[in-house]
Amino acid sequence: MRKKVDIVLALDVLERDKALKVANEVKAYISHIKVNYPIVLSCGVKIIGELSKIKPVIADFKIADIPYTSSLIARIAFENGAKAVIVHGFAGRETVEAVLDVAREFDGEVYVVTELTSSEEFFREISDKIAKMAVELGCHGIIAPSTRPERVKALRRIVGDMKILCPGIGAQGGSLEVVRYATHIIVGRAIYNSENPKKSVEEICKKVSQLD
Ligand code: NUP
Repeated sequence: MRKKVDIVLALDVLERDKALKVANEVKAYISHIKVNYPIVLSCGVKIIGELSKIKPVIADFKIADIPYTSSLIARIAFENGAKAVIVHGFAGRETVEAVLDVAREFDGEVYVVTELTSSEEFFREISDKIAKMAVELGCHGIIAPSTRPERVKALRRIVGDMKILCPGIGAQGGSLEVVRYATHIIVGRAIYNSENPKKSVEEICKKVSQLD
């Protein structure tokens, strides 16, 4: 059983001021800030650099394009200060390799989505294969669903010591039990939509410590 899990703040807010305010309020409790399309499309890519001054940033662009285009997306993320990018495993080995090549230039990390928290319909048949590919290629972590803890347990057996980042805690009803298999939990709305983000993240930390 894991003794410690890190919390990644998923900052899917649209206003720069709110983003910086929430991130500063909870920075003592989180290991990373995760940005996604909503904040980058509304605030601009420079928000990655601004947030990086608070905590290392994971760019969750779920890159899923041809290798060349994927490498351009990854390069923009790293050039703007991201420490890690998230790529969709279903895009295939060539795409993941192209993103890894860029990440190496920046000493950055690559996390591979195995299956989405919201649906296992199409992922059921491929997520184990994606996890094996992530190991073979030397990726740094996988994204696995806290909404299906039994899948996180199974994926942990495939990926060995690799990082596992689990979204879905809070608003999506995922289970905190995944801290037994995960290195990181990713939490968004349960923190940034709270009237008291600091208190909400403290409560999550408390619940996690009670599980150990
Ligand atoms: O399978 C995934 N599920 C998921 O929610 C993969 C993800 N990357 N995410 C992201 O995690 C999602 O895009 C959002 O940025 C965050 C979860 O936010 P919330 O549901 O805690 O608000």
